[in-house]
Amino acid sequence: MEEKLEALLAGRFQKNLDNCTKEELFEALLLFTREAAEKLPANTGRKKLYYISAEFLIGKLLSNNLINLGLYEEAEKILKKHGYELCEIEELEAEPSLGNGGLGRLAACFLDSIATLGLPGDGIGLNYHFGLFQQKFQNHKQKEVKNPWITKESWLMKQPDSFLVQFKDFAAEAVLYDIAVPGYESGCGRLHLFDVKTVDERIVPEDSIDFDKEAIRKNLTLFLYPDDSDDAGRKLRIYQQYFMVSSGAQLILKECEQQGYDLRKLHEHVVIQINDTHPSMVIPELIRLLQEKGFSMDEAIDTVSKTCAYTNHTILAEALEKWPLEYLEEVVPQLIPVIKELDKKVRKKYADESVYIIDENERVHMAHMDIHYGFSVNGVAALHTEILKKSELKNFYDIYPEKFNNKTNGITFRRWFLHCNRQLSKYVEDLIGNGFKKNAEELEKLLVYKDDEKVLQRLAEIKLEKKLEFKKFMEETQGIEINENSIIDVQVKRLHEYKRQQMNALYAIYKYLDIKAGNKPKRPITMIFGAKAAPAYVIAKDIIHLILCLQELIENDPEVCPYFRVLMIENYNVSKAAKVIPAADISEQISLASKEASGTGNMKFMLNGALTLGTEDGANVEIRDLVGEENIYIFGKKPQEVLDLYAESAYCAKDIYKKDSLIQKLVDFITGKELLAIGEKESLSRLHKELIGKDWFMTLLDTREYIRIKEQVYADYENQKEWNQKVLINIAKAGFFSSDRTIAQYNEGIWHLK
Ligand code: CR6
Repeated sequence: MEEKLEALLAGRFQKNLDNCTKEELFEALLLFTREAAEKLPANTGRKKLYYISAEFLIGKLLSNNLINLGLYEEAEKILKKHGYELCEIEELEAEPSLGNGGLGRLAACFLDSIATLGLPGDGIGLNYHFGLFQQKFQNHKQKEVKNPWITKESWLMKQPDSFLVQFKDFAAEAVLYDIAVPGYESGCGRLHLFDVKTVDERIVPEDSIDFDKEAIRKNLTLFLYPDDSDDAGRKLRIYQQYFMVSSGAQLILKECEQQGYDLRKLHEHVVIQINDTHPSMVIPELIRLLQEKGFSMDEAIDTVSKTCAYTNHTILAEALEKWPLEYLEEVVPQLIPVIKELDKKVRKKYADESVYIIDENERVHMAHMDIHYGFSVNGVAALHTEILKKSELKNFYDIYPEKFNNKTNGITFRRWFLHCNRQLSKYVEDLIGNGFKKNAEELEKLLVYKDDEKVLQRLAEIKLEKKLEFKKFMEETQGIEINENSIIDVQVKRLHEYKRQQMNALYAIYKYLDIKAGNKPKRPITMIFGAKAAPAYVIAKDIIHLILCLQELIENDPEVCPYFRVLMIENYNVSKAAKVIPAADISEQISLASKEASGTGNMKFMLNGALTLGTEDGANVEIRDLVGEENIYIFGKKPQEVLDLYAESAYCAKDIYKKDSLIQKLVDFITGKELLAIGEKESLSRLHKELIGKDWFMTLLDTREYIRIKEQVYADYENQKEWNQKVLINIAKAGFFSSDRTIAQYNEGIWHLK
């Protein structure tokens, strides 16, 4: 490796390992690693999976790929010899933020596991030139800035393939870039990213994400789907989606034909996993393409129905896509006859209007199309799948009970353990050997050390080391000095009312007032938030404003600041997640029960030795079942209670506010003089009004219990022996949440790849 790096540096820059710049070294490492991955044998078989997704939140790849290729240690050694740290060099990589949050990150973890398990499977997505916006804080508010990630040398490898995608009023040429996905000590898969041949990045000004929506039509892959709050934005999303599925479908058929397979047996050679409804148009598009190849409509429908499987990731109504037929007509008129035929067949068979594809308002329900014309429907955690079957999709479950199944989400342990926590994973290896790297459930072997004081002590030391690393990072990036001896209590995830960052903020107000009243906590507490809000999501941005105002208030209050702080990480993304999660003591998973389909952050925290403080929601339920009630903190109303409250429209925030003087005090603090002196009245009042007048995600319902249990968690932390025992049990039981297990189950139950 050393020789190759030297050759690359000499060839490109006329430099060597002792006189190159860090940037040059990074580029040499990238080229070396990219080539090593590209050379790996592709996983092959008679049947291949295509995981189609509008998002692949892959994050930085250098270290991850070095680990999977088994080259990390060697690279580290060579760099050290020449005076560099690999962890410093990896900082130079631009982060590909080709996703919004959990759904996109899940797709990236899945690709890693598919390659690792040796399964023939590729991802299909879009090559956005600007990933999810960069977040900057300005006047205690979120400002969005464009986020380019494609540098001269990147992981993208241009492919010869190109396809024509026809829209009503123009055609776009789709060119293909691949990113090699090396499995961990295994073969290789590919992420295929389609791009519009000519993209003009200049239409987006510096330091902004504003652009002319007409111009972007010709520049479809410029952005990860932008705001969908107005018509132009929504239509743009249809353009992007069709561009993705049409070029994807053409690629799939081409690969099949190249292999000499009979397209009439497509389902024996291909399985397409539709990741949420963004790629759902692949169903009518494939039907259309097969008709062009001589299939009758019925034959094409039959073949496609045996090939496509759908994953549902949410029960939030606003996230279930329903496109006005009129929009589709304006963008992709060629799909209309197919969609109408699909709907007609449904209407012929079923009287129940709720399962129609086209509703009475002429809107096309993408999920309905997936369920009728796919062979599998899965939820992403046990509770979520039960809710789909019993309420959200009950009418479909009654028709097709055999299609419904659960695949609880998972995370790749390469990134979220081996890489982000080398200290802990090395120590675990010392204790139980390296079998857990290939079979994560072997982590259970740790349980024999449950009463070993030395082991528990070492776990605490490693946590402190990770806190110190995080402290250094926050000093360097935001100039904030964290107290490494404080309890670190973390809520990092996208900002959404259902995730209830606002409830955590109400706790912060409670604690602030309590300290002002003279009750100092036994040990300092650091509350950390990290979250991006969708640019058009006003209340979410108000919540960020509230948190940043609280941060300012407390940082400037010498009575409170030594004991309690609220800090917000700027531009929370995958690489920042990898830094904060290993430093956390407490993992906040406090969504309104029933609303978080699964969550995957919860799994990352558990694996890195943080205890969950959460509601009975998503995968929290499965974490509890694995670790036992005594090793997790669960609170709040139960999923069924919440569903009933919605069904009966029985929740009234104002009643709680009026009856409970503590809640009233906390909510009113939002518009009290302290915060108004820092923040903006309009934003804080709007949030205040929302919490009392609407509170759609029932914050006030659980606030009291939340405060009580959080106090309990902090008190329990003082019994360090018991705390560390709980930590050990959480790590030991985290093996179930390896995405290798999830993917093995997808394969067993849905894909049947050899
Ligand atoms: N927002 C769910 O809300 C789940 C991921 C991945 C989400 C989250 O609970 O863990 O998908 N849903 O399954 C959607 O994006 C629609 C998410 O990331």
